[in-house]
Amino acid sequence: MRRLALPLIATCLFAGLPAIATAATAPADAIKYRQAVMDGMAAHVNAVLLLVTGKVDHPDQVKGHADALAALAENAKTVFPADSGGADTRALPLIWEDRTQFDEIMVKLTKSTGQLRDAVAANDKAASMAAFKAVGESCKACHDRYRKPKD
Ligand code: ASC
Repeated sequence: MRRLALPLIATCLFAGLPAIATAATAPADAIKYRQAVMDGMAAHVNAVLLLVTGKVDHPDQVKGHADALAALAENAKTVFPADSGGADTRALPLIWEDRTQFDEIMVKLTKSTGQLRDAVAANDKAASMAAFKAVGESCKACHDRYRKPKD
């Protein structure tokens, strides 16, 4: 009985943790998480670029990156909560002042990454290239307007 009880209590405690953590995300952690999501997207974009330009010969690996990009783009929509600006981030206040226009670019990002995922799955090279170009354009549109340039 005793042997079972402890692991059971531990499991229940840990199972409850994510809910507790989500309820009170510290702004600093929201920024860290956003940076993790964005770094993930950049890594997958760079990987796709190496693959579709033929610099790296693993054509079967494009799909994994395209799937990940589409999933991360959905997450990206959620990682700009209202209190996650400030001095410790390059995310500019204009994001929250101009949320409608910002969200329009986010929709372009999710649309283009979804098209890339589907075109790669269908093995449609032309559509994949067109979608990949659109992905890059949405990244750039957002960064040009809403990300502080590097010092
Ligand atoms: C990346 C990356 C960006 C975008 C952008 C696309 O890989 O880090 O910020 O793509 O360069 O225009």
